[in-house]
Parts: sequence; C-alpha cells; structure tokens
Amino acid sequence: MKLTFRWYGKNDPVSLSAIRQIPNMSGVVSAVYDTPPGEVWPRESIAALKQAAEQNGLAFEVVESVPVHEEIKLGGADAPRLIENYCENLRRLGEFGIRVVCYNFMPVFDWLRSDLSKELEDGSNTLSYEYQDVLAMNPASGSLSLPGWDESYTMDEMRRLIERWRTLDSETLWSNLSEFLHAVIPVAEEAGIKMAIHPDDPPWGIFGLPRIITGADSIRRMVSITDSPSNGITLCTGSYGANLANDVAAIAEEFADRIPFVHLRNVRHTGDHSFFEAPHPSRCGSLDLYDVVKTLVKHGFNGYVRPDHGRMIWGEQGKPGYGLFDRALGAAYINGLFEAAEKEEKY
Ligand code: DNO
Repeated sequence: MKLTFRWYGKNDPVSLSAIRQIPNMSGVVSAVYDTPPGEVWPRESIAALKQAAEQNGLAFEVVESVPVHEEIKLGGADAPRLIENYCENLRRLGEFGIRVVCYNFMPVFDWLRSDLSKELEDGSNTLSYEYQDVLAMNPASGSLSLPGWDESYTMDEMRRLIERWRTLDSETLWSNLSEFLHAVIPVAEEAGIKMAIHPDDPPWGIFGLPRIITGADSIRRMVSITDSPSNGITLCTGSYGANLANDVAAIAEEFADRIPFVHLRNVRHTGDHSFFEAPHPSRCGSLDLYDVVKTLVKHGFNGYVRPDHGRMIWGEQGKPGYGLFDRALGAAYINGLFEAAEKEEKY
C-alpha cells in the first residue's frame, strides 16, 4: 500500500512540509488547477507539481482529477477535440511518471452535500447529506456552490447546462462513457497509466440528472466496456457506502484486480439517503473499513490509498473536508489497518 494525501497545489493551506510529517506518507495526489477543464496541461505545470512534491520527499504519481469536460459527457459537437486533449494530457502525465489518473463521469456538480459544516456532538464539524434538504435545493438558482464544483460557469450558463443534462437519459450517458473509454484507455495503456473512475457521490440521481457509477452492477458494466487493466475504479468507500445497498467489501472482492486507488473514509447513515461523514475508524461510522482493507490485502493490493474528507477539529479552518488534522488521523488509522491486515495475511 502506498499512503498518499490530497494536495491542492501551492494555494493549499495545508503545506507539503506538514504532509511529509504524517507517518509513512509516500506521496501526494494533485492536479493542475491553472488550466481550464478540457484544455491541455502545460508540461511546466506538471513539472512544477512534481518538483514541489519531490523537494519535500514526496512522490507525485497520482492525479485527481483530470476533469472530463461536460461536452464529452453530453456527447456534444466538440467532444472529439476534447477527447483528443484528454489523451494528450495522459501522454504528458505518463512522461512525468504518473501511474494513476482518477476522474469521474458525474453531471455538472461532482460531489454534493447539503451541509459543509454540520456540528457533531464532540464539537467538531463535518460534511453531511440530508435527503430532504437536498430536495429543497435549486442548482439553477446560482446560490449553491461546493469546493468540488467547477465555479467558472455564470448563472445563465449553468441554467442552460442543466437544461441540456435534463434531456439526456442514462443510456446515452453510458454510450458517451463508452466512446470516451474506447478512445482513452489505449492511450493510458501506452502511457503506463491506470484510469480509476470515481463513483458518483452520493451514488444516486440528484436534481433529476442521470448518475451512472453507483454500485457493483454499474462497475461490472463499466469494466466490461473495455477489458484492460488500465480501465479501473477508485474504490471510494464513503461514496459507495453512502448507499446501504452497497456492500463495499464485496465490491473490493469482486473488482480487486481493477482497483489501483482507494479513498478510505467512513460515513454514518442517519436515515433514508442521509448520512454524515464520520471519523475514519469503523467504530465511529457505519462502514467496516477493516473488512475492506482485509479484502484488498488478501488480493495482494499494492496500489495507492488516501484518507478522504476529514472533519474540522482542534479549531482548524480550511477547505471543507480537506483540513490537515483529521485527515492525518485518518492516515494514522489507515497505517494501522494495513499493518494488521498484512501481518495477519502473512502468518
Ligand atoms: C471529493 C472527491 C471528488 C473526486 C472527484 C474525482 O472530495 O472525492 O471530488 O476528487 O470526483 O474525479
């Protein structure tokens, strides 16, 4: 297991020197943020990330994300050009030693929560999702925003984009994903990169827009589109686990050879389609993360793992989900889980 930590580049309030002090930390997960989605990343920007990481004793081998432009997902007229740009990005990332690229095929919003700062009983703050609150949200009103979203749209553009998405059914989205994968996977193979699709978070439809990567059935369909070790998944335990119907350890078991990257985090279910993001340890949430890790280790897992969405604790202020302290506690816990599972497997 290679333990990694997400780093948002030089504007991230969490410094590389702090990340490096987390025990057993091997590298950062990052991306080029100064190029608009869909365009080709300058080699200098990729090189700068790698250099900054390496100067701090950290590897840079995982990119999260190379964003898939909305026109590709929608199958718009400009999709072929944008797919070619995507391929060029993979070639360039391969040159710089990138081994895994995480991406998603979610409409417009990436991940969604109804509250970015829900106070827990212990006084910490966390991300949460209340089904009823989300039903009352209107994404076209311009008043919503989340740290994971592309903020570059004007209100009018957003409204038009959502209208286009509303006319797209999930079968068309599947066929656009298939077109994308048929173009991109051979390039990834050549570049020595494993593509790792991130599940839809949460794994169900929102705002009447289709979402397709939601559980074992959809992973089965996704990996069968092109049968290559480069066509893999990000096992995001918290995203899949938000749906009670998903058995995350069973997903790890079935798709073990297609999991180059794991986001290991916990959620606590609070009702129908509702949850908050709990501290990482199994006892704090609804997911048994030891079970997931044991399954990965049994299959000889040698990929990248990172803690994900931490709470805000000890007075830290920062990007919701992406402070230092609670994610560092998550990393320490992940080290313990893997050490135990690996020793148990060996003896
Ligand atoms: C949230 C993240 C997602 C993820 C993208 C991958 O914190 O897990 O934003 O980076 O969906 O493309």
